Amino acid sequence: SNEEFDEKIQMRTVTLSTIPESERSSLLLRPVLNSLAMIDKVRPIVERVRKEGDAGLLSLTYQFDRAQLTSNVLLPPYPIPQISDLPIDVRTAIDIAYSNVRKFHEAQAEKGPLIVHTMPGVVCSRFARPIARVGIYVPGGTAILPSTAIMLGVPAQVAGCKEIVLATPPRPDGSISPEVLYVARLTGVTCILKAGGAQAVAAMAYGTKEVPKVDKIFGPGNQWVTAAKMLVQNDTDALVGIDMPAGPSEVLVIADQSSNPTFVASDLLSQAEHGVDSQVVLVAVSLSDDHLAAIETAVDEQARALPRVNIAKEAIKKSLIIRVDNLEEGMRFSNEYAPEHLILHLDNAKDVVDLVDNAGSVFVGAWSPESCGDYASGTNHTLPTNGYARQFSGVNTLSFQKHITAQELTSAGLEELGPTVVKLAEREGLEGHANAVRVRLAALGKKN
Ligand code: HSO
Ligand code: ZN
Repeated sequence: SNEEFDEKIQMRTVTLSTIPESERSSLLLRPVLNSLAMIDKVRPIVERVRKEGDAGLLSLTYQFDRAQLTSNVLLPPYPIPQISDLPIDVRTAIDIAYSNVRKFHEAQAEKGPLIVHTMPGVVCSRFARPIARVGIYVPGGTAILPSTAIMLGVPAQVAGCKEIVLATPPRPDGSISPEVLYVARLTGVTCILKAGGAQAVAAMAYGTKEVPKVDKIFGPGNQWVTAAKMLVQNDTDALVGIDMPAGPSEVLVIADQSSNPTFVASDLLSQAEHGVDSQVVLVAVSLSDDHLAAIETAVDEQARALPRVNIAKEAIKKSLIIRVDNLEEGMRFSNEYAPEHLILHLDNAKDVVDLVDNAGSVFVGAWSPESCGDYASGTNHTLPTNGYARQFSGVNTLSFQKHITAQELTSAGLEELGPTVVKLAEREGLEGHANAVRVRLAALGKKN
């Protein structure tokens, strides 16, 4: 159907061993825009919502989403979508996804406090508490993503957050997609904010008369959303946290001669169709020329059959095939790249998981497409991109909680530990600290 592309839809191929060490780092780069420049662009929008509150938010929603609203906020009970808008089979699919994601995220919740006796009479503990008010951003844009509502709503619900604000851009008629409404009901969302972009982030960060202020903002989004999250995070007036710096979605597939070219191509394309800036990398582990050609042909053929071929094509054109001589070399590259998604199309995929040092989420073997993790297996799809998998975890139940530590000493414990504390306080020249121990030791009849 898309015969208009006479040019083959293909990735650029490089052989890793021929690339000088000094140029290798360029292979790790993603097509991201400079975040500081973006922050300057969103600043006026954020400021406007902060100063004008709901009125500013309403006019920005008209400007960016063409929706003429009388209020940006929708409170429960949310309207139950008509069967014609949300058929039973779609509900069932959402229910199964919800149940699996819930099972996996419930298992992540800590069962009770961590309690450690560090010395006789000295007990230290640590326990988790929910972050009271959270904001979850569900993108609109080229695809509506109710799956993101599941991936953020479920851990918020499981973690016990009291206020869950779900922000999503309204459609031009002012409505919210029935899928997102349905997920909002399932996950106990307490307020839907019909707004998108930097304006939605600003409203949640500072609060308005109508929009509750939140303590932490989660979720993927375009570069405007990401820049706004980074901006408000640094404002002590907002006192708000964010999940992670998010960038365009990406996948790295490692394939050897045992791989199925059709499967490999389908995984590359499921990522490429997300956006023109999606990053798709294939690491080909000592593949024969024929095998690689079969993958490339499958990419071209499958891409042409996709409704989003224009998006996939742009992403594929900017993407890379890295030929390596052995698995070690391939894993070294993958760990340096630190992909959001890592798919192992390898003979011994299960054993290779041990060699993964950096990745957001791993898909093991031929029967584990990324799509399953994107929607319904149970793992979260909000994952670190742009190489941030080196130091960030994907969103999980603990992302919606924080830890508090506590300690309790008995008098015997203080007798034991006190002299150590006094000694260290004296060395720091903090006599007040030393004194807080000394007065107690004195009360116990000890001198120090
Ligand atoms: N692959 C995306 C998540 C997603 N896929 C949502 C489909 N819908 C980023 O992890
Ligand atoms: Zn996806």
